[in-house]
Amino acid sequence: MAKRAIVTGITGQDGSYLAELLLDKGYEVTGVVRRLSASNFWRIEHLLDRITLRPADLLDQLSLIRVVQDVRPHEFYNLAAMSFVPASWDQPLLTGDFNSQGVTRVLEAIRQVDTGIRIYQASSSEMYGRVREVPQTELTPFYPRSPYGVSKVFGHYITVNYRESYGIFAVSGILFNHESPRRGIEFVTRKVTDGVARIKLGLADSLGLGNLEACRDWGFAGDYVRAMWLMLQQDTADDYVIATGVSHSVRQLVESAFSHAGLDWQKYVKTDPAFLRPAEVDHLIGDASKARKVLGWEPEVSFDKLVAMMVDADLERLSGQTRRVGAVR
Ligand code: NAP
Ligand code: F7E
Repeated sequence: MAKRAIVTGITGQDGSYLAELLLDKGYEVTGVVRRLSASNFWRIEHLLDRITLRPADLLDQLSLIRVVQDVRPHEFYNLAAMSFVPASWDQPLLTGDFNSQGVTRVLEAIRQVDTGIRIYQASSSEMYGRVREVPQTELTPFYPRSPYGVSKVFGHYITVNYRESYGIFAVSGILFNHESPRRGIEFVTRKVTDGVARIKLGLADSLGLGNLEACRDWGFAGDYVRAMWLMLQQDTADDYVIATGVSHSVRQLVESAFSHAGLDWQKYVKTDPAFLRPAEVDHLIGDASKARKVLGWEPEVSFDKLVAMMVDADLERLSGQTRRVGAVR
């Protein structure tokens, strides 16, 4: 009998890669989508005839209970969230409702319907914020620096708490930044690769960015969803850091992306204070030794390959577009 999985956030970057992976493994995949006035299925268009979509919302407890009751999944991947850090200062309450209480609602739905369902919670390296230790491990204390980071700390600990209180197989993956051609265009990697492609094709003549000195441990999303699945296949539920162990600055990202397209970044990049944050996370670098040892997980795509893949994808997407359009803000 095929295993059944529910994926919240299936329309997002990670949801689309995870759905592909689960389908390849023979799962029946149900994706949770919230009602919008226009569809946003561009990342899962190619999967629509192989997955089932069900309406539910992290803000609506009954909708979550209903979908869990109807599908009776073996595994539940909670990827849905308000995931853009700057927006969390604009909407701190809504961010908490999605990313903190939303997790509680998902866990409650599982507790009420069937405590045998295994659940993955999408935790984040943003929980480390002003880092207490370098590199960061599962034991590094948290010090979040944004309402987003704070909301994810709650989501992390409520997951641990439901595991310890009710014996639910609930795991939390502390994932460092992971990117792909499907990354939302407002995140810095995609903003840069989209900007490079526009400049190369004559569609834009500059790119405005914020803090070029911030450093991140960037990996490929396709590698990271494999780790999510592995976490739910273990004998015991536990939490894992998923990272490459290599960190680069935004400046290095910019250099790599522009030089891949044969451009000198210094001619085009302008710093713009509008993109600075009220509190910054300066430097993240993860130690995924536990995941390597216990899960046998290894990242396969290097930073340079990732940047090249994203620049090439944006060049391909935009080539043929002749109208001059503004850079992404
Ligand atoms: P993403 O592309 O922004 O996707 C977020 C998804 O959540 C979208 O499908 C979105 O649906 C859905 N969603 C938002 N609010 C919802 C609600 N109230 N009810 C139902 N669905 C809702 O994010 P991602 O990069 O794939 O990340 C997936 C998860 O991993 C998120 O929880 C994120 O915080 C976490 N994370 C990401 C990274 C990273 O580097 N990518 C690292 C660590 C942790 P719509 O399409 O309708 O907006
Ligand atoms: O910023 C700097 C910015 O928005 C990375 C989310 O998936 O990963 C992501 O959060 C860095 C920051 O990602 C611009 O100040 C400079 O230091 O791509 P980002 P993020 O904030 O690290 C974590 C792990 C998550 O969990 C989140 O959901 O880049 N930066 N100039 C800029 N960032 C943006 N967005 N735009 C700029 O112009």
